[in-house]
Amino acid sequence: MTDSFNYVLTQANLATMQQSDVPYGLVSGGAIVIRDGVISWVGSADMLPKEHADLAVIPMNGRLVTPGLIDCHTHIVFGGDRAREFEMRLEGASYEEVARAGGGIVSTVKATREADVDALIAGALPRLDALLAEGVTAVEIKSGYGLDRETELNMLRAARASATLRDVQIKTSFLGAHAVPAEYAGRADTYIDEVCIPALRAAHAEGLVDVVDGFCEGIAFDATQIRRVFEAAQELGLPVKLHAEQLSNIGGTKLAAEFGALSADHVEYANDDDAAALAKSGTVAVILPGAFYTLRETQMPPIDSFRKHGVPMALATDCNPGSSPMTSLLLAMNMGCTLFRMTPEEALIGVTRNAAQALGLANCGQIAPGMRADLAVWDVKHPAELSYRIGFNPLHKRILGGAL
Ligand code: DI6
Ligand code: FE
Repeated sequence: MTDSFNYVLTQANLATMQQSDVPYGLVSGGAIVIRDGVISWVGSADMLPKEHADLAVIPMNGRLVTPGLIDCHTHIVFGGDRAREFEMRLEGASYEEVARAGGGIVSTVKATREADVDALIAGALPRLDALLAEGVTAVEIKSGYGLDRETELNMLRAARASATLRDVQIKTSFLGAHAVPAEYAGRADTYIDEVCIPALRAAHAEGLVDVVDGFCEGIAFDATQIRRVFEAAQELGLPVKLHAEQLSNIGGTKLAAEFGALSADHVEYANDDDAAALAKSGTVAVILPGAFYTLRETQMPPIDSFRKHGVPMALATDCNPGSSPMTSLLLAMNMGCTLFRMTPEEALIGVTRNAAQALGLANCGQIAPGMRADLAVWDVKHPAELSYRIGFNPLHKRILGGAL
């Protein structure tokens, strides 16, 4: 009988995504030894050490094997939908106008508060399944549509529950500072003190929080307010990340860098100084082309500055009901290339190695000894095909923790 956690994959083209001079860390005619769900050897099949000869061999017939994809920025847990708002925007209203008219994030808050945990899970699973169907093995999920203590916790409970209902790693982000709820209109500081920080402490006490996030923007919170949330995170020993410079530049990226954030996300309006600050703090820039596309933004993220300063770039769906109703990470890769002129190699690094860094996942995102055997097997010849095709899913198989 084949032990599903101890075997050798052979006849594979490997995009190992290890840092090297070889694009994609490619190994053709490669083999991967998996023991107890962990990668124990990787290389050209000709070089396979004899000590692994006893293992079952599973031929990949020349398919491409990559690390399992990682979607490091999603809001897949929420209630309701925003199709009507989509219509309003098509009639000419801007995203900010819709938000200021009580639509936008605040309307999803209403629907999310009306849902219980089971309803939130039931709504999220089809979105999660769509991601997994494209080879995703780890997903970040944010709160941020509750904006009251109980609903923020319920969103995170739903996110944690999803990890028990599907074969996937889930990382949660507390996003209590996503928007000011109607009952605190004009009192953002009071909301931070009375709701956001106490809810964060309660969620942390229940083991629901991996990372603390915020939305630093004119329609949400300024850098001084986010700083207070980050200080509370620091007190709890939690890492931070930030929605920064999506619609304007108000200093979020520099704040994220100052706190050694795992990532600064969106960053369309970040400038060269911001890029330098991210490089210095080792913070990943998470590029979210789905929101740029949906909002028909024209300000492009400073990709060249990120390259010049050596800022690691990740790509994610930002799946959410308003600005990015997108459940395809492959499409995000295509958009990253077509809209922002990222290379297909940058796109694949952005959903593997750099996405793992953005989530603080030290043992994922590369095919290398010691890494979890989270893999995606594709019916393609070259990794550039993953970014090149639009609306086509060439996934053959997904492997999580070595489980076939
Ligand atoms: N930026 C975004 O693009 C999403 N949240 C955020 O902080 C939008 C969320 C929404 O419109 O529901
Ligand atoms: Fe977002």
